Amino acid sequence: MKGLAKKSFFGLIVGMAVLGCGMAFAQGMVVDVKPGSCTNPVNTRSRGVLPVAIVGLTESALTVADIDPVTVHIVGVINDDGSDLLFVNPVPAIRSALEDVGSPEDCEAGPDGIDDLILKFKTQDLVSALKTDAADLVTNNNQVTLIFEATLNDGTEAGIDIQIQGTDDILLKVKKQKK
Ligand SMILES: [Ca+2]
Ligand SMILES: [Ca+2]
Repeated sequence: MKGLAKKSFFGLIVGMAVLGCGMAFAQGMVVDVKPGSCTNPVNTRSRGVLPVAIVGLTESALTVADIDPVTVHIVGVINDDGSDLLFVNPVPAIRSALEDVGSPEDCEAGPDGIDDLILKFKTQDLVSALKTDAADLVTNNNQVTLIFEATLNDGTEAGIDIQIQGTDDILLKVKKQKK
């Protein structure tokens, strides 16, 4: 009960801090898939990686250095009809780095002098997660919202298990199938 109350209180503080900046977000994290692009097209045949930035903020209780990079996962997707699909196996990032690539104000603005947490996800890991028994979301020009979740690495908070979330949209581009 105590833990739950603390968690909600923390979420409220982070939420208020981020809302104060007038930005779109789910709960705490400003996520920018493909920094520099606003439409975020994803070629579903790509064997490469999908770059994702958790954008650093000045006016927030949460800094990107507080996020434990190995805990960042794509945990699910919001369909265009508004229904949620949570992945049975959340998709982990394969690499991470602190680097300034984006700005919370504008998806095309580029670096703003504040470090962002850059994560690389294998495109094929994400595509596999989007094709489940329940639904195949991998269709051309389908726009879906990815849900990202992370845990903080602040040692004093360990055990409370605060979950930090953020979302961003991607536009699926299915190339011609061979055969
Ligand atoms: Ca983007
Ligand atoms: Ca930045």
